[in-house]
Amino acid sequence: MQILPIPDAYKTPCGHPGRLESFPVPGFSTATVYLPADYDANGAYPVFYLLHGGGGNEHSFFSEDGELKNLLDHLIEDRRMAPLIVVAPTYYPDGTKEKTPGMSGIYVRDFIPVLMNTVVPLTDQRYATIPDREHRAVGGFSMGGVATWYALLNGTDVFYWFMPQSGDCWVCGEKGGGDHAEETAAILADAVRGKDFRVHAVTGDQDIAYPNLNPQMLAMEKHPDVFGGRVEYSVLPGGVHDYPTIRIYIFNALPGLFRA
Ligand code: FER
Repeated sequence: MQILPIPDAYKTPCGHPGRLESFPVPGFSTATVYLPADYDANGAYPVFYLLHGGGGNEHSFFSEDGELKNLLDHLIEDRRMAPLIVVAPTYYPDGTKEKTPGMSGIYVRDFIPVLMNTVVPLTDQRYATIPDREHRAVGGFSMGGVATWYALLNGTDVFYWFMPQSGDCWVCGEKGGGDHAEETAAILADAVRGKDFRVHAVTGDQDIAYPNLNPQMLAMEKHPDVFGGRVEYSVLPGGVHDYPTIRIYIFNALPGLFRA
């Protein structure tokens, strides 16, 4: 996929905006929810579960940079993308003090069962979702990307679409996609062999996670029986490790989700 810049108009408020709200997740603060313009409680919407970077929280994607909501509003208004719900929970348990990468790696791993068994059912109860895996995507930035790979390992019954953004798979340890690329790819392949799913991994060649994610993606190409036609990998020349850059990936890749 060619990664195009976000039009300037998409960085400003939309005339026909959606809205943000939240709901409690027991033990994990609240999840931030984006509802599209004209959200209809009797409608049927796909859901994108979006996980913040290390040290962040459920507000990171929507408030620290502010512009994600404008971007979603414009994509939907211009019909580049069908209306969808975005749910942004946090993987840090209430009261978490230590948000180092090492601890975060454990938190994101342990959060995936909470996401699948608590956050997804709460979302399906509260909102007019299409409650099947073909209409659920999970993605995240940095540690949220690490989380997304854990979701792929364990969650293909719940999710079909996976969008790891500038984060590698840590099943072989911290930054294991770089240090243990072949082993990581083999574990992922064994976990999802015979299953149907789609991965769109994105990063930039100046991103601090690139040296960890890129070897993993190259190693995954050696398992075409499992990943062929199911995994797409896009690299933005000059792309760095921050939320504004991640918004570019969301602009480009999110409209391709929920399409056969
Ligand atoms: C990576 C995956 C995640 C990486 C960094 C992170 C440097 C996250 C770090 C953090 O949240 O502090 O491959 O490479």
